[in-house]
Amino acid sequence: MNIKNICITGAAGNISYSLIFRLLSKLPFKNTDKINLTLLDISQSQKSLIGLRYEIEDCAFSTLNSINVTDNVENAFQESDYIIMVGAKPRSKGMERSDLILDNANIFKSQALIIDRVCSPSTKVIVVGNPANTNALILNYNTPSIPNENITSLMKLDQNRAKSILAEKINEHVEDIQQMIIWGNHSTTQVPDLSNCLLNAEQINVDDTWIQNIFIPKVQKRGGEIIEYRGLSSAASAASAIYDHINIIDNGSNSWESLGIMTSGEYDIESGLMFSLPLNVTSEGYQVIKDLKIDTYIETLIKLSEKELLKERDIVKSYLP
Ligand code: NAX
Repeated sequence: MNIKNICITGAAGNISYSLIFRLLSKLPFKNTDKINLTLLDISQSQKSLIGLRYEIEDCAFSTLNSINVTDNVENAFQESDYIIMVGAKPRSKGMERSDLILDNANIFKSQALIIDRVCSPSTKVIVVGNPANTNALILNYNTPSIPNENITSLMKLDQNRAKSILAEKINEHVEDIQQMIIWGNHSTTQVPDLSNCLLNAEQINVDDTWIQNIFIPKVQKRGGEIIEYRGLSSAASAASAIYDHINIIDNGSNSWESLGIMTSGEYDIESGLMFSLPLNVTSEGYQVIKDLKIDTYIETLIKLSEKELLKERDIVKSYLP
């Protein structure tokens, strides 16, 4: 029997409440019969985690081998095959974005040092907690024993949103749309780019006015729109995107994917940023899709997202050895 060890941080939060049940209903990991699930959250959330554990047990999932709830980071991370880092401090009223970035930098640096100490180099880490790309950058710099390729940040929610908005516009099915790209940061500067999109292998043509005035801003601001209507940030759709992200890196994908990865000069983007790029992903790893033609409008937007990430990197520079 094949069993994987999966740790989820921020397990008492909203996204995890959807994610855990989705994962256990149908495991996205290849050749895996069951998982040992470790749920990590801060001390104040332990009571709620026990309630969550009872609910999970009450589902009698055949995919669950064992479950452990804890606030001990070291025990949680040890022997993990995957660590899904959802746990992060939310922005409180009146808080500056730079303070939010620094609070989370503290969390991610301390957890990175533990990952580096107790995890094997094959551990895969997916960063969800915001600012996801900069948290992933801190993690990457502080885990020299884990290969860069094993640390990715979640951009799949943005890609799913972009596909879905395009599918509605052209009145087609999402699964028939291929090669949607998201460039940059998981923020309102992200760049959804449909210039290479195919519908059943044929180029899609939509007018530039719709792309520039409706499509791009709608995808960029979708997270805020959800908060406005629900009064809460995206949770089930984020969980679904995490599921897709795991599926892609564990099994590979037939389509182009966009994940936040460490840059090394591709498309003239500064090296050493966690940036969403178009990728071919197999179960062995990923490769950046090269030599795509980028029009000047998209290129200008990519530069803005790069600028934002450079600014975030500057704010956390004391956390990057
Ligand atoms: P919640 O506030 O419901 O849950 C966060 C959980 O993290 C809480 O239970 C909290 O106690 C825990 N936590 C805080 N510090 C911790 C630490 N040091 N160790 C372990 N756990 C810790 O937020 P939720 O709605 O679940 O969102 C989680 C994160 O995902 C947020 O940062 C959110 O902004 C981010 N998102 C990222 C997305 C992406 O595409 N990358 C999309 C969805 C979401 O906005």
